[in-house]
Amino acid sequence: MVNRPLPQVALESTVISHGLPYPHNVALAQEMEQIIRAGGAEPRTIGIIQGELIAGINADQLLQLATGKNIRKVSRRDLPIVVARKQDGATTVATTMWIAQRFGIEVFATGGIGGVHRGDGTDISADLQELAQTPVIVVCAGAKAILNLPATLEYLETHGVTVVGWGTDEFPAFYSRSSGLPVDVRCDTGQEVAAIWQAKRALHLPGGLLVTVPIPVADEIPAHEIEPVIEQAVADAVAQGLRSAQVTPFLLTRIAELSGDRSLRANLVLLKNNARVAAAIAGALALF
Ligand code: PSU
Ligand code: MN
Repeated sequence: MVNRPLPQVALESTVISHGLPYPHNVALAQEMEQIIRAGGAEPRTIGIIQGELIAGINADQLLQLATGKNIRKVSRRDLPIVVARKQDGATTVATTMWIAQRFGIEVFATGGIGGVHRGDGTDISADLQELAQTPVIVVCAGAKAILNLPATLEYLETHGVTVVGWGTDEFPAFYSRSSGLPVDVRCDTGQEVAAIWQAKRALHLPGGLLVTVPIPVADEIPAHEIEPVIEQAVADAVAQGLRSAQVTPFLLTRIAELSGDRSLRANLVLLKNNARVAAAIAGALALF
């Protein structure tokens, strides 16, 4: 019998350093790893420690990224800086994809991707360009409605990124299961996702695949309930004149402050659900 290597699933660290409060961030990171192991795959949480790119941080490194004071949020443009200066860094979806691909990892689970912002439509997350360039399957709960979701989907279409709905025909909006916007294809099994991925690779089409998974029903926050909170958070960001990499972490923190435990719980639930789906996809891919 041939010993096949375990399927692998990458995890990001910006959600740990800048997306969730301590100690929820540490517990969540550990639970996601356990869920992936239970699903028959190997978790590889990605981060940067003293300038070294790591796929599979240990417990000490997790604590450092979860509690450290000056952990830089590292998008693609920041990579050479943290490496040259031997700094610690939390990786966004963009950087996690790029590092995962360097380590030969094809599947990555996260919460929400960045996108085109509301208001300032020139603020477009590097996550979208990374999806256009880097061959990794990103499993997420769609994107937070802090973003302009129609513009985000248009951008993905322009750049040739296929968007899959996991058990749904609609693009999920993170806290809410639906956005009223269609995905390109619905898949109900890991095998279906694996087949699309293999076809894309066989065609030599560059870039990743976005698999969007609706938050489990019991923890959904209906759009009409979360929308006023988002509007308030976006207005506060504008009032403070925030720009560039500061905007998303500010909005995430502000929404958590304004909506309390319910949004935190929803966030944790969907992250764990996405870890489970990612392990299933990685397992299907390994058998393909
Ligand atoms: N959206 C969330 N939670 C997050 C992020 C986005 O609901 O933690 C993080 C991810 O790491 C994502 C990054 O890649 O924010 C996007 O930041 P920006 O918009 O600055 O590209
Ligand atoms: Mn931005």
